[in-house]
Amino acid sequence: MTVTTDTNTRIADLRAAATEAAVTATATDRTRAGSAAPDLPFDVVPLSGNIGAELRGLDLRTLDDAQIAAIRSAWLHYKVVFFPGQDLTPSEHLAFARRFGEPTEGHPVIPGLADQPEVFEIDYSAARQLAAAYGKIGGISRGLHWHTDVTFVQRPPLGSILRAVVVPAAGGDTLFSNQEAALADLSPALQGFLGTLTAVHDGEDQFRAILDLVGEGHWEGKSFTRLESVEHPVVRTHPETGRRSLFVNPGFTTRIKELEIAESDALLAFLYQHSVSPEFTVRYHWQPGTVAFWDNRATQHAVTGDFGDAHRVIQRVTLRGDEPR
Ligand SMILES: O=C(O)CCC(=O)C(=O)O
Ligand SMILES: [Fe+2]
Repeated sequence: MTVTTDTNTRIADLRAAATEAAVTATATDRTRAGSAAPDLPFDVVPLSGNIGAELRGLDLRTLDDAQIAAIRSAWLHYKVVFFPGQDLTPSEHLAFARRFGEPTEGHPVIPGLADQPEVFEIDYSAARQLAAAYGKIGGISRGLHWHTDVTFVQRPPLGSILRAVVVPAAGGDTLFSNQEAALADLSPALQGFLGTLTAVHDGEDQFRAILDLVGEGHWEGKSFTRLESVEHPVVRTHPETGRRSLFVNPGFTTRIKELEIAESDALLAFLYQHSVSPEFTVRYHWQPGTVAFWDNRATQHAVTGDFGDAHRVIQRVTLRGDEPR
C-alpha cells in the first residue's frame, strides 16, 4: 500500500492529538493523586501511580532536621514511605518515631514490649496461638483484613511506623490504599452525600477477648475495661494538607448513623470494595529491617495472608493524632 502525503498529514495530526490527550491525562491523574511530587534531597522511587515510594540511601539513626522535614513532605505526598536497608533497635525505632510526633501507648488493648511499652509487636505465629485459645484478635487470621489503625477511639493515630523484624522466605507482603484517590474517583453527587454522613467505629468485635484477658486497656493515659464505640465523619479533611479522604474501614466501622441498617450495610459494602480497588493501592514486599511510615489519616492497609505458618514478626509505633473532622 502506498501512503499518500494526505494520509501522512492525517497520521501526524492524530499523533499530535494523542500526545496532547496523554499530557492532559497525566495532569488529571496527578491532580487525583494529590499535588505534584515534591523535589527531595534523597532518592525517591515511586512504587505505584497513586501511593507509596521507597526513600533510599538514608540512615534513620542520623537524620538532621532538614532531612526530617523532607521525609515528612514525601510522606504527606506518597502516604506511605518505605526505608529499606535499616537495622534499628526498638529504642532507635522509637527515637525515629519521636522526630514526627508523640508516640501513643503501643496499642489501646494489646500490651507493648515489656521494656519499651510504646513499641507494639505482632508475632503472627504467637498471635494465631492466642487467637486459637482466646478468640478473634485484630488482623491475624488468614485472608485480607483491610483497616485503618485504631479508628475505634476518639483520636486515632496520625501515622504508624512499622519495622519488619522477621520476614517469611516468600509472601507476607502488605497492601496500602490511598483514600484520597478513592474519594476523588467517586461522582461529585456521591462525594457530596458522603460528606454529610457520620460513621460508628467499634473495636469490641476484634478486641473484646483480649481485653478480657489483659483486664484493662490504656489510651492517652486513661484506663478502661470496655471499648465504647465512637463516631467519625465518613469523609475527613486532612489537618496538614487540607485534602479530603474517605474514612471508613471494614476493620472497625460498624454502621452509618444517619441511614437505615440495610442502607448502611449496602453503602459500606460498596465503599469497602471501592476504597481498595487495585488502582488506589500499592503492594510492598518486605526485607528484614525495612521501615515503613504511613499516614493513617488517608490510607487503609492489609497484610496478605499468604505465608501459612511461616514466621513473621513486625514491630510498630503509632503517633498521637487529632479528632477526625
Ligand atoms: O504486619 C503488617 O504488615 C501490618 C500489620 C498492621 O496492620 C499494623 O501494624 O498496623
Ligand atoms: Fe494495621
